[in-house]
Amino acid sequence: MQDLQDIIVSDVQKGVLTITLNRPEAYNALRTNLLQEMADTLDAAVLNDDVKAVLVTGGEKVFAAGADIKEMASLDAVGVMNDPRPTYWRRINAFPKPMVAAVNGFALGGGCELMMHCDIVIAGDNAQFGQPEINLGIIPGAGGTQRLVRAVGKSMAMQLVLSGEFISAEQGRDFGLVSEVVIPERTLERARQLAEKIATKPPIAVRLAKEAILKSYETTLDSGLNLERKAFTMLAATEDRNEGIAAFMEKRKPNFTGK
Ligand code: CO8
Repeated sequence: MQDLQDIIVSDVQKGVLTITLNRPEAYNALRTNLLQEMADTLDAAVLNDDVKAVLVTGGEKVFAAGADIKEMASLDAVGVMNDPRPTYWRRINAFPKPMVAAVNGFALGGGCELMMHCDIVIAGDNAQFGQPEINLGIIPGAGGTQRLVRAVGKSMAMQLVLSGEFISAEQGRDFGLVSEVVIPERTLERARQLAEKIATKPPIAVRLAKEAILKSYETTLDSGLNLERKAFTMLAATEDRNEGIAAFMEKRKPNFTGK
């Protein structure tokens, strides 16, 4: 356990590092310090071979209500231009290992955007998603206009961003923003179960699969398929691929080493 101000970082358990957003007094609003602590934690996790997957949660009641509006209020245009937060978002975005989000309650604005930085989202049936920036005279600033349209399509992205309305967990699942909805008491447990399962898989294959899937957002089908083929070929050179196939043939559990 590390001593941080805005997030709680667990010891690695079963290959999973858990990050809990910890500003209950402000609905886990993502102030600059919180984003910096997250970016630093993820940077360290890239280099830690024990970390196979990361679980991100806001706790039982709320995921995050967005950027810290009180902090944002003091920034003029020059302040926004020199804002270090985009750098932290870029570092979070570049994290190459799988990230699973466990989302209960509000995931709004930057909170919804943080959720969309995660690779898999498990939501409690009390979750609500929204991009209410329009009510503040601004627009999403951490990828919402781009990632949302890729996740839920144009009409729903427009609806959320232009009206500021929230949608429910079930709607989020129907539109592909989350993959499973469970009762709120089970959100963390189910997300952890998934993260732990992924942590048992061959790490290089997991990493390349994540990279290939994310690439599909921003490339043509042809170059995406090309990347997939190269990654597939590269995996033939790994010990874990030989181990996986040998274990199947010998009807035993594979023992992956990350080599
Ligand atoms: N920032 C700061 N404080 C917040 C935030 C926030 N986003 N959300 C809630 N709080 C605080 C409230 O001020 C209040 O504090 P206090 O008790 O000291 O007054 C406390 O949390 C509880 O809030 P409420 O009393 O409002 O609780 P309700 O249950 O009535 O409502 C809501 C909960 C619906 C979550 C409501 O608080 C709300 O609408 N919050 C704001 C949501 C929002 O507009 N989010 C978007 C923010 S802008 C953004 O995210 C842009 C991201 C751009 C990133 C760019 C990076 C470069």
